[in-house]
Amino acid sequence: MTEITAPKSAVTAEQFADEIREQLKYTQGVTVEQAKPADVYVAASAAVRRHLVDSWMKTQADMVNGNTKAVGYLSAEFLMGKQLENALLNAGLTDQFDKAVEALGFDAQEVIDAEYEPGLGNGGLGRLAACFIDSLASLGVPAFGYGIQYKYGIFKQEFDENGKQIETPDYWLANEEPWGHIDYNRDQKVSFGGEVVEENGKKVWKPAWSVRAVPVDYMVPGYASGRVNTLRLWTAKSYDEFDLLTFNKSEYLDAVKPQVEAENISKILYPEDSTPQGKALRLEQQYFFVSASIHDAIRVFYPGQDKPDLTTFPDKINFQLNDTHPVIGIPELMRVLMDEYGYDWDTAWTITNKTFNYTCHTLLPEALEVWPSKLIGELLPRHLEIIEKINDQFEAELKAKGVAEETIKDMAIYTGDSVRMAYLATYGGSHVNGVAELHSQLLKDVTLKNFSDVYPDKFTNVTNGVTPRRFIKLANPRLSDLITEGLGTDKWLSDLELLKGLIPLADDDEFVKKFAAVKQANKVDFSNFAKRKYGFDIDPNTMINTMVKRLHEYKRQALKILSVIADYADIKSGKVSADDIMPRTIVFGAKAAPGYYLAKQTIQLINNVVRVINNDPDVKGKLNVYFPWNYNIELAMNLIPATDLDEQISQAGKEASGTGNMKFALNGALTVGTLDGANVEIRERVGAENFFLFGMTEPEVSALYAKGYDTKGLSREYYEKDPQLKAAIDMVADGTFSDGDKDTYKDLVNDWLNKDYFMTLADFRAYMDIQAQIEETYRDPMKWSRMAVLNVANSGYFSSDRSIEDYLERIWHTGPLK
Ligand code: HBZ
Repeated sequence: MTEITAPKSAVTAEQFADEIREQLKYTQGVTVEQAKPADVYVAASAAVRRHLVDSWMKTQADMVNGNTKAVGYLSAEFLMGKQLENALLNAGLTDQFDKAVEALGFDAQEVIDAEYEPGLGNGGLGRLAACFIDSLASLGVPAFGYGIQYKYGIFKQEFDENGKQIETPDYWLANEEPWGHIDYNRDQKVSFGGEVVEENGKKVWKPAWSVRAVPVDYMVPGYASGRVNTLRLWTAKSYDEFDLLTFNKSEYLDAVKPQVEAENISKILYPEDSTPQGKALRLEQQYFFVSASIHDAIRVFYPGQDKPDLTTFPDKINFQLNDTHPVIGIPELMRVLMDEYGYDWDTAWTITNKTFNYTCHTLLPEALEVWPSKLIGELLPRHLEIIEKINDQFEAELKAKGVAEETIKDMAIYTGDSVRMAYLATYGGSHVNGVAELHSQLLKDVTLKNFSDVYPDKFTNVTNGVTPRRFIKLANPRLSDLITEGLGTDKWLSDLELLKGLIPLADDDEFVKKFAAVKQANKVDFSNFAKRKYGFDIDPNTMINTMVKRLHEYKRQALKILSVIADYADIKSGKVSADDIMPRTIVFGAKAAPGYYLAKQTIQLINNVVRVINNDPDVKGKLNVYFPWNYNIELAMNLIPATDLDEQISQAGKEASGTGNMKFALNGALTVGTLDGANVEIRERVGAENFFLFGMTEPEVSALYAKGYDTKGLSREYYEKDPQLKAAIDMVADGTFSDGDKDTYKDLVNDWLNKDYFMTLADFRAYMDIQAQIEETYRDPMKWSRMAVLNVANSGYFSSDRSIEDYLERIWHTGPLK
C-alpha cells in the first residue's frame, strides 16, 4: 500500500469549476463560451488564491502575535517561475483543477501554459531565493521575501540570422497578472539626495526627492505545512506633489523630472550576473527596496506603536542579505534607529549587528560590489557619513585587536574613494556564509581571509539546495510517481533524505528498467516540446547531453563547444568513422550579459556550430547540437527530466555552488564535472563511481596561475601539443563556422591562444578522455541507469529544505511557527 500524504483540498472539482465560472463572469466579464485559455488561467489563479487567503492571514497573525522570530530574505532577485501549477499543488487542488478545466471545455496544459513566466532574476542567485522562500513556507517558518517588482525582467533572448544574441525587453506585465496584490495602503516613502545639516547638535538629513514604494504581495504557499508566507515586491510610484519652488521659477520640466525619474527605479532588472555596472540607478534600486522593507518590518512587528522598543527588533526578524545587493540596509537601519527613533550609536550598532547576516555567492573578485563614495554621497549623504563612522569604529577595533597597520588598510570598508559592500556586510552582520563547502572554505582562505582571521566565528557554510516540489514533482511527474511507488510513500516530497530508500532498488533490475522507461518517456516529451516551441527535430533515442546556465567564461561553455568541434573534425578528416560515434544530442541554454563581448562571441559560435553540424549529412543522426533560445524556468523544467548527461565543467575554484547540478542529479542525469562548487559534495554523496570527474583541482589551478599560465601565454603550448585541440581551434579560426570569414571569431581564438584565463585549453585533454569513458558507460544502458538511480537516491541532501534547516540552526536560530 502506498501512503499518500500530499495536501488535498476538500473542495470538489464541480465546486472549483463553479468558482472559475464565477470569477470569469463577475471579475473578468467573460462567459465560459467566450473565454480563452488565458482567461481561464486568470480565473483559476484568482480562485486558487482565494483558497490560500485564510492560511495566509493566519500565518501573518501568528507571526506577529507569536514569539517565533521571522526571517526577512532581502534579495534584488526572485526568479519564481510560473505560479499556477505550484499554487495548485500546495493548495491541494491539482486534481480538481484538471477535472474542472476539462469540464469547462479546456485543456489543462493549455491553461497552465497561458501563464507568462516572470523573469525577475538573472540566474542561480535569483532562483535560489525562490527555492528558499518555498522551503521556508513548507517548513512553516515565518518569513518575508523582500525584493523589487521590476516592470521588465531579464531580457528575452533571440538569435539573429548570424547566430548573434539579440536582447528584447521582457514586458511581463503586459497582460493581467493575477498573483500580485498591490497594496497602496501599506506604502513607504523612500528619499534620496539632498544634504545633511546639523540642528541642535543633531545630524538631520534633508533629502532632495522621494519616491513612493508600494508593495505588491505574492502569496508563498508552503507544501503540506498549512502556512502561506509573503513575497513582498516593491514597485516605485511618484508622488503627485512636485517641487513647487522650482515650478514657480517656471522651470516646469526640471520640476517634474524627479517625479518622472522616480518610477524608473523599479523599471528594469540589471542583466549583469557578475560584473556590477556601478550605475546610480542600481544603487537607487538597492536602497529603494531595502529602505522600504526595513520600515515595513517595523510597521508589521510593532503595529500602531509610535515609540516601539526596537532593541527587540533582532528578536522579531533577522534579515538575510542575498549577496551584496541589499547591504546598504546596514547603514539604513543605523540611520533609522538613530535619526528616526533616537537611539544612540552603540545601541543602534548592537541592534543592526544582530539583525543582519550575509550570504556571498561568488568567488570572482570583479563580482563584489564596490561603490564610488561620490555616488553614495550624492544619493545618500547621511549613509555615507554613517559608513565612514562604521569604518572608523572598525579600524579602532582592529587596532585594539593588534591587527597590523597594512592589514587594516587592506580591510578598509571605506577607502576614501569607494565603499566595499562585501566588507561592510561582513563586519556589519553576525554571520557570513558561502553556498557550498569549497566556496565557504575559499572565502575564509582567500576572498575574505583577513576577516576570517579576525572574526573566525562569523564564518559558516550553508550548501545550497533546490525545491523538490517544483524541480521533481512538477517538472517530472513520472519520476515522482516511480519514487513514490518505490518508497511506498510520497513523504519524500517534504523529507528528501527519504530518497535513500531507493538505494537497494538500484540492484533491482525491474525497478531500474522502469526508471529507464521514465527517462525515455521524458525524452520523447522533451522532443515534442522542442518541436512545438522551437521547431527542432530532436531524436529522443540519442543521449541527451545538456549544458544550461548563464554564459560565462569561467563556466566554460567554450570547453564544451570545442569538444564538439573536435569530434566533428575527427569525422570530417576521416580519423573516426561516423558509425563508431555514439549518437548524442547536445543541448545548450545560456543568456549572456548584453555587454559581455566574449560571452556573446561564444553564443554566436555555438549557434553556427549548430548550423553547420546539423546540416552536414556526414554526421546526421550521430552528432546533433541545439541551442534553444531564451533559457528560462519553463525550459529547465522540460529539459532537466529528459537529460542523460549534465555538464558542470567550470574551472575549479570559480563556481560558488551551482544549483543546476543538483536539479539534474535529482532527476537522474549523470554529471560530468570538475571539483568545483557543490559538485564536490554531489560526488561525495552519489559516489565517485557514479560521477564523471575530470580536470584540474583548485590547488592545481592556483599552481598553474603561479607559473604564469594567463600572463605568459602558456595556453599555446597545449594547443601546439594536442593535435585534436589544434584541429578544433583551427576549424574555428579558418572560417568553417563563419562562411569562410576568418575574422568572425578572431578575438575568441586570440584569447584562447594568448590568455585563456579560465584554462579551457589546459583542461581540454582530460575532458576528451572523460567523454570517451562516458560513451563507453552509456553503451551499457543498465549500468548507466543504475548509476542514475543512485544519483537520485543519494541527492536528497540537496533539498532547499535542508539548506533552510541549516540556516535556521547555524544563523537564524529560529524555527517553525507554533
Ligand atoms: O549564485 C550564483 C553562483 O554563480 C552559483 O554558483 C550559485 O549556485 C548561485 C546561488 O548561490 N550567482 C549568481 O547567480 N549571481 C547573480 O545572478 C548576480 C546577479 C547580479 C549581480 C551579481 C551576481 O550584480
